[in-house]
Amino acid sequence: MTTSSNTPLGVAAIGYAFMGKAHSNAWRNVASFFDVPAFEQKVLVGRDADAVSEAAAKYGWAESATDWRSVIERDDIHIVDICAPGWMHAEIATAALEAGKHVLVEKPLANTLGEAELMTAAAAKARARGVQSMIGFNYRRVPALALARELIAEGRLGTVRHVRAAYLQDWLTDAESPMTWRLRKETAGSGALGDIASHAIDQILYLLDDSVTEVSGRLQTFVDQRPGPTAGALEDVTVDDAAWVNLSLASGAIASVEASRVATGQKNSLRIEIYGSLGSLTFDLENLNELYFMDATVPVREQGFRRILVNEPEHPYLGAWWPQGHIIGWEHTFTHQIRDFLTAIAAGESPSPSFEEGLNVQYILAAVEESAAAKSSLIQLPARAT
Ligand code: SOE
Repeated sequence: MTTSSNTPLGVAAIGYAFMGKAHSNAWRNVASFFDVPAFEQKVLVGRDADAVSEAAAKYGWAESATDWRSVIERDDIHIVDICAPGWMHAEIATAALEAGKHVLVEKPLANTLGEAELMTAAAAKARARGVQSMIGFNYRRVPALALARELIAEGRLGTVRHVRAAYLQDWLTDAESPMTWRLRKETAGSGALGDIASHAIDQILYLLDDSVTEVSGRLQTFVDQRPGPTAGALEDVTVDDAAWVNLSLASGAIASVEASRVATGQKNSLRIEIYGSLGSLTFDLENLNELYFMDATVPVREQGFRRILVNEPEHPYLGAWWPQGHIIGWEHTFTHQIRDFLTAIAAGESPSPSFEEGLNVQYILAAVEESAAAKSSLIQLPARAT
C-alpha cells in the first residue's frame, strides 16, 4: 500500500487480550524512543463492544470497533496488526493483504499448514504490490539474542555443533486450571508445541541462520480434561502440554527443543545454549539483559563463561533506551518489533521474519506432530528457501 510520505500510517489492531495489550503498549511507546515514520493508533477491534471500547481508551487507540471486516476496508487504515487467536489469523491476514494493508501477525503463523501456506501465498502476491507482512516472533528483538546472532555470524563460536533450547512455563501445572481456547485443537492448533516451542525453533533458525533437514518429536498431554464453563463439567484437552523435539540442521549441527506448560516452578524460561568449536553462548529469557559467552580461544587458565550485560548503547536496539545499566524488559521486545516493521514499510523493504519464515517453522511443527503420531519416526524435510 502506498501513502504519501506525509500521511501518517493508520493502524488497526485486532485483539485486545494479552497479546493485544503487549502490542498496544508497543504502538503507544515506539515513537517516544525510536525514529519511526508517522502513524496513528486508529482503531482497536474486538468482539465485546464494551470491553474493547474500554481497552481502546486505556491503550491509546482513537476508537474501537467490533467488525474487523469493515475496518480493513477503511481508506484511513494502512496497517493491520493481528493479535487474535491462531484460528482467526488466516482469514483476517489474507483479507487484509488483499485489501492492500501491511500485516503484522502474532506467532505461530496459523493453526494448520494449509492455512499457513495460503497466508504465505497471499503475502507473496501482496509484496509484489508493495504491501509488507511480518510474523511476530518477538524474541528476535531481545537485544541479547540479536547480539548472539551477530557473534555467531562473525564466527566467534567457530562451527556451531549443537544447540539446546528449552521453553518452560508452569501455568497449566494445576489440573484444576480451567479450559481456555489455548487447550482446544480447533482454536489453538496445538499446545506447548505451537505456542512456545515455535519461539525456540524460530530462535534456532534465526541465531544460526540455518534450516532444518530432519525432525523427530514427541508430544505429551498430562491432564486430559479440565473444568469447562459449566460447574462440575469437564472438557477434553485436545492439545499437548509438553513437546520434545530433535532437529538436524543443514549446516550439520543438531538441536534439541523442549517445551512445556507444566514445568512446575518455571515461569517463562526460554533457555538457549549454543556450542561451537571456538566458543559457546547461553541465554535465559528470565534474565534477558544477560548473555553468557565462553571464548575458547583465550588461554585455558582464563576461560569460563563471561556475563555480558547487554545494556550498552553499542548493543542492538539499546542506544534508543536508557543510559547504560538501566535494564529493559519483556515488553520492550514488542516495541523493537513495531520499530522494525515500521522502518521496513517506510523503506519499501520486506521485513523479517516474513510469512515464508513463519511457514518454515510451521513445516517443522507439522513434522513434529507427524513424528509424534508415528511414535518416533524421523521426518525428512525438503530443502526450502528461507
Ligand atoms: C503463553 O504461553 C505465551 O503468552 C505465549 O503465547 C507467548 O508467545 C510467549 O511470549 C509467552 O507465553
